[in-house]
Amino acid sequence: MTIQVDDAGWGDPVGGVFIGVFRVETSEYVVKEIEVTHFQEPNFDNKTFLARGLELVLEAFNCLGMTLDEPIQVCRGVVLDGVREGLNEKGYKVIPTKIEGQLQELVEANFVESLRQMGIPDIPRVSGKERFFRQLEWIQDDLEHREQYAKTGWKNWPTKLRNWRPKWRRKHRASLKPPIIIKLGGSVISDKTQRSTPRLDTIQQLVSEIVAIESHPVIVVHGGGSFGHFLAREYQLREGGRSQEKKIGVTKTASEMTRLGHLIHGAFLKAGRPAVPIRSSSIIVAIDGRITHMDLQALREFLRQRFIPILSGDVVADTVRGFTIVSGDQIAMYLARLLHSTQVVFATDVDGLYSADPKEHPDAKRIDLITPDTLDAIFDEIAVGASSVGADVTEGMRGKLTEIFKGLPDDCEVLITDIRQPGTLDKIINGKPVPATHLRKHP
Ligand code: IP8
Repeated sequence: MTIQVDDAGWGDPVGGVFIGVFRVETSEYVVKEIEVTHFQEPNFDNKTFLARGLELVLEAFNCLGMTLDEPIQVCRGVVLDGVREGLNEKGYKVIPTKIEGQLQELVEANFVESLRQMGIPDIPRVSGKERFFRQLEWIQDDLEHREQYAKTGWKNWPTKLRNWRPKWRRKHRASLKPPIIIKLGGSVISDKTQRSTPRLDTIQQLVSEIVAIESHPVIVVHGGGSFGHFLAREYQLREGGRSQEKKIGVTKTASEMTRLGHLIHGAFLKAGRPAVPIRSSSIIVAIDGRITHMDLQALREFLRQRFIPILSGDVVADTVRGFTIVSGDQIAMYLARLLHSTQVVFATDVDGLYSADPKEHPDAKRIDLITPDTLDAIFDEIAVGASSVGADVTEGMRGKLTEIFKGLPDDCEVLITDIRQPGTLDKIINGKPVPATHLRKHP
């Protein structure tokens, strides 16, 4: 039988290099990774990747039960120099070849998936300029923490790549204006005390305020309200699980969230503004309750064409728990970071957070500004009227504030307020003062 060996990732600035070993006749396949540290100094200069590559290929041969008489087609790439040489010395029949077809696709797909797992958004499957710059920009966006994942041993890394953003690329990036993200709280759009009870008039009112925004792209994320939280709590979906019963709970919740989403989408249709539902469970993967992957390719395209994408808190796949509930808050902040938004508006049924329930205590004071330094003191103080009523598996207002600060980018401001009053949203977007609680990283 014939064995093929191919690599992927040699020309990519992020991650190690993957080596795939494939038995053509049976499609048996083993993939290994030469770790990124072999492409950093001093290893890269010492070409330690050559010996490591050979070691990994021999491990793969072991898995496949290789014999010396099987011919081995090895890709001609530099990274496999050590593999070809080492195998020859050990008496294997090595044939340097250009590998195409199934193996090339497999190993390339595994490499790209590893980049996705790291959190690089919208990474194209095929290698080329776009894939290269997506990686570079991802590193540059948080150089301090992410440079450890780069092939920093490349000669041009310190001199050029680590800070390189060519002119055409700056233009390309600038072409999508950062969107305003509007999170519609579940307690505004539904009656949280009654199962699956929408507030249709309020939804329409909110939507008519949103569609009036012409100056910026807008993304809407809505909460689960009484469509999501009753079921999520009943089946304890946030904790995940594997049982059939729980999976039925997932199915019911997904179905109810679709129903709520349909009502909101319908309100946009009625208002005559192009809007498109984007199912969170189709684009998000979580690890142990936290979003680690969000595929934004379709959303970006729709945004460019001035559609309003509508997402929601949802039940999503989780690689540890099986599935979990991610809140609309987590989604909104994750989007804000990926899309460089400078404003996120949390629409609730009160114009901010108060020191006591303003409906019962007319003397309650609104908290105008919260920063990470004042957060703990605020936790002791807040009460938020109707927003805190009802069954909420994503932890109500305390969870909301924690979530916002976890994901808050440096130059982004979050407002918690009531946008039902005509013109409020317009004022916010134009930087005019409105009664609200502001959340910022810095005072
Ligand atoms: O209302 C939770 O989203 P949230 C979504 O934003 C579900 O916390 C399905 C309960």
